[in-house]
Amino acid sequence: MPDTTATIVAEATPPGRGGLAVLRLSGEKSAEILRRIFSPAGKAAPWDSPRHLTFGEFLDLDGAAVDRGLAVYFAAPASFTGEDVAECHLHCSPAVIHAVKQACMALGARPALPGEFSYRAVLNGRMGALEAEAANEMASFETALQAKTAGIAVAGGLQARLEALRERLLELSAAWEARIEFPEESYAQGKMPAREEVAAIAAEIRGMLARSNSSRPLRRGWRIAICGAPNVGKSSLFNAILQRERALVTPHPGTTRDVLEETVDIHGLPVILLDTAGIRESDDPVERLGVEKGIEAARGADGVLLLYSKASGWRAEEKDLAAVLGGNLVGLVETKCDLAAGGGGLPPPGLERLSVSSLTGEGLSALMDRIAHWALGTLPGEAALLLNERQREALQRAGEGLAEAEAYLALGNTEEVALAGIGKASEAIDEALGLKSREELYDLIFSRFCIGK
Ligand SMILES: Nc1nc2c(ncn2[C@@H]2O[C@H](COP(=O)(O)OP(=O)(O)OP(=O)(O)O)[C@@H](O)[C@H]2O)c(=O)[nH]1
Ligand SMILES: [Mg+2]
Repeated sequence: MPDTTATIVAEATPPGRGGLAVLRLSGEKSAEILRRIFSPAGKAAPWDSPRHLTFGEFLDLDGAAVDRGLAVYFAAPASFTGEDVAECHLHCSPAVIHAVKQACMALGARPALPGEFSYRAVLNGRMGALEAEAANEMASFETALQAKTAGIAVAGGLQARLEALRERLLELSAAWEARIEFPEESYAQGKMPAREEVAAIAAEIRGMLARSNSSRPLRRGWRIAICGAPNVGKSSLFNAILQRERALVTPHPGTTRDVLEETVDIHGLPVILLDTAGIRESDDPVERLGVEKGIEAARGADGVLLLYSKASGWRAEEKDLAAVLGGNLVGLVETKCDLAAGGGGLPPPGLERLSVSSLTGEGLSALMDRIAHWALGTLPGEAALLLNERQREALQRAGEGLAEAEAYLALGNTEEVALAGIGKASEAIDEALGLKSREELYDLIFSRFCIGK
């Protein structure tokens, strides 16, 4: 556990090129350090007027000006961490950042550990652990819907649900403990142990886990495999959706061998497109391997786009492929719709198809609509629920505890025995909520954050 008395310093902005870099200090010495490294240009000083940006010069250890910029000071407890905080808005030059940070350290600050600012904010009651966690995860989300869903988590939806579960478990164990303490009273009334309540809480947890499971594509993206016979235009469509020449395209059937994977934002949804080898019988061992990999990728994907070309029509190959891959079809796509219809027939009437041309772009926007519609349709009917690995694992353990309690009660055991399962469930919910001791909390959540967060 990091010591929480030290004043800490770190860049709050990511490394790399940019206009500005923000160096943040938190802790008792923040004001004192700022006084030494910042010389205001006018009469007003940031430490005298908290929450106001002040222009001035940043100084190195020798008192020499290394940059001109803005400084702001927040007095405890009205700051992000709840402690005294100072922020230096510097120009984004590694040399400048280094000089000012070195000066801060020479004056008594130490480099912040990953997530340490957020950790302090939680310890000081400025935000809940789940809120901090959701805000951290938001940084890795790239599409609008992901950010919106993380925003819902930040707003406290998950926290409230977990707190309600915690409350119910507490009530249950309090009632049981009372009955154990005063058995005559309760059994005299002929009351049965609250098996129904245990089952109801367990069902609620199972529901949350299931909802989180079907919301998972929101976090990691929907995997959609582009499949079809050789030469139907899979790689061309892959490139057209990505809007760049990512995959090799040639007139020769059997061009693509490996599975290519790229993420794309479709109407605010994260989609991972997989370009696969054209599926056919082949004597070439390399092509055969490619075909196997392609089929494997399609089976592991959330959905499949099955392509056939207008020029060659719907043939026996396509019929076979539909039988193998049709289970989770996102759509049937007739490619090369700019060409005249060749031989072959039409797909069976039950299968809705979209016509596209990667060459002219015709039908691509309808295909995007179709993909987005399909993806949203896979989400749970209620609002999506984004549990991270840590929360999911804790909820699973809570479910196990309840299952143990249920099993004991079903065997006719007393509540005393079943209480152990309830205790296990409560502990797991506390963990999901981040209600742990200071040292455990840091290891559990904040050590995974980035530095400066
Ligand atoms: N006219 C026309 N030609 C296309 C279209 N899409 C692809 N082609 C052509 O069809 C040929 C095969 O295209 P690819 O995208 O490589 O097909 P593929 O399905 O990836 O082929 P394999 O990787 O060999 O299975 C190329 O010559 C493309 O230029 C289209 O929309 N219209
Ligand atoms: Mg290809």
